[in-house]
Amino acid sequence: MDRAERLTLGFSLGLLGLFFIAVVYASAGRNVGVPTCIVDREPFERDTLFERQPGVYELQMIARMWEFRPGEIRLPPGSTVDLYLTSLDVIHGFMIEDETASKAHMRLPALMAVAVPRYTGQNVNLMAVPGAVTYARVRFDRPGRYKIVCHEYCGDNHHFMNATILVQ
Ligand SMILES: [Cu+2]
Repeated sequence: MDRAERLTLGFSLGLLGLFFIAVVYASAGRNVGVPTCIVDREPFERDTLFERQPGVYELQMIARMWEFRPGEIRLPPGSTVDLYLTSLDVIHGFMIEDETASKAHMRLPALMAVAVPRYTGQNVNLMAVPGAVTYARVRFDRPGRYKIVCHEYCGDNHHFMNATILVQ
């Protein structure tokens, strides 16, 4: 090993040691905590939907590989939903797709179908981030079957990750 290699190796190991000391100092000396998982705490302890006042619902939803909890939500038409979303593991996507509208567009000739936006009805597009909560208020006036899909690649079974909102 020549001098340049020894210097490089020594510098790299020194830097590693410095970073290690910095991490230990930050966690112990400065009391900097690593964020815990929000799903261990209220209200995400249980994935819940409850009626806060007549017609206004609160939904705590958890995204995880590869499902949304709760997987099926039933609401009466005219419901307003305050949606709080977090993730148990990695970053997931969350989009509400109106299946009724999608099917109507499929009946159009192919060229016209391209010109019509596929996701209509509910303009909800969120990210489920571990350690954070995202929020959206959604109103479901029209009865129908709304599909929630994950649009952020999150692993092997990402394409099976969905849930349903039934408004009836
Ligand atoms: Cu996904």
